[in-house]
Amino acid sequence: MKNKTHGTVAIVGAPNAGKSTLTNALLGQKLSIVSPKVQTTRNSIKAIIIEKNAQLIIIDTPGIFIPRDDKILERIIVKSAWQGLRDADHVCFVIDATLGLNRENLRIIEDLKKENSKLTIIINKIDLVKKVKILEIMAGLVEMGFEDIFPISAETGESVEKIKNFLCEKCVNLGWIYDEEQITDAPMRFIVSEITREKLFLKLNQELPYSLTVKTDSYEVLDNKELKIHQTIFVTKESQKGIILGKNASMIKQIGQEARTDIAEIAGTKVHLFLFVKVKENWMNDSENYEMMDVNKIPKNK
Ligand SMILES: Nc1nc2c(ncn2[C@@H]2O[C@H](COP(=O)(O)OP(=O)(O)OP(=O)(O)O)[C@@H](O)[C@H]2O)c(=O)[nH]1
Ligand SMILES: [Mg+2]
Repeated sequence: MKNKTHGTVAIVGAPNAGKSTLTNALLGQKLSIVSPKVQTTRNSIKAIIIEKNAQLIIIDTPGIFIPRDDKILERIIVKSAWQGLRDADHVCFVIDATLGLNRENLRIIEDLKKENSKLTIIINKIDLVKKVKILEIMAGLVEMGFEDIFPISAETGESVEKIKNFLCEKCVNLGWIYDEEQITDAPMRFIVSEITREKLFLKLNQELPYSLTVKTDSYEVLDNKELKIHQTIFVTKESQKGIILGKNASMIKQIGQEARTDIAEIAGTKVHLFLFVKVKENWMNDSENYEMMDVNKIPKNK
């Protein structure tokens, strides 16, 4: 029997590259939220995976982009991404194959090289492009000196096992640092807020998903083991509240139902979910909403 080992791997890349989808695929279950919109992930989240003797700690990070100076939320999102990769033993950079080595990806590669000498490159969404396009991206990467390049589809699962085995080989620190059954270190209160936020991202259009946040006010395990959860959705304007409630509260009901189903699946028990919508014009500037980060220490560019 080989010794138990562990290692931390950050999954980084441009917004929408499929980092959270890949994290869930590696874990083999839904943990991190996913949507077709950019900037879905706002905080890094850890997925803990056990593969034979290795404990692989995957950090799913928010997408890296250039935040606008006056947008505190954008600065926080990008800061969380950079922090995620600094905390890791190894970094995987995810490229959306439909975009390839565009300007944004080249810029991120340059920035990553300054932080990290050895990157593993993952070309994702290969189910959406022709083989020749994949070969072209690979050739460009080889020319830039990269050796470990994995074309995959996080959606269909193609080659996900291959990358998992490769990353397990990178787990060289002795021992395990989490319990065997633990899949994340994030508190359930955070995970259930994220699930509701995902449903809002999937249902709402344009800027609205970026104007809201979800806070779990109470998370209670009842005597019969069922969960009773109260959450507040904060928006910045009265008109947004109306959209989220919908006609005869139809929208919020749907969002609540979908979130409840997902929470029940993760928690393995029946869930009673109560959603409220509140207007709080400046929630984005309220440090209380960024439980995991120190807002005052956010530099302007990273
Ligand atoms: N066809 C296809 N779609 C994918 C694949 N991987 C991810 N997607 C889709 O791409 C979109 C973005 O996926 P996410 O996992 O949320 O991307 P992300 O990189 O975490 O995005 P941010 O958190 O916003 O930075 C979603 O609609 C996914 O379903 C893939 O391999 N193939
Ligand atoms: Mg994400």
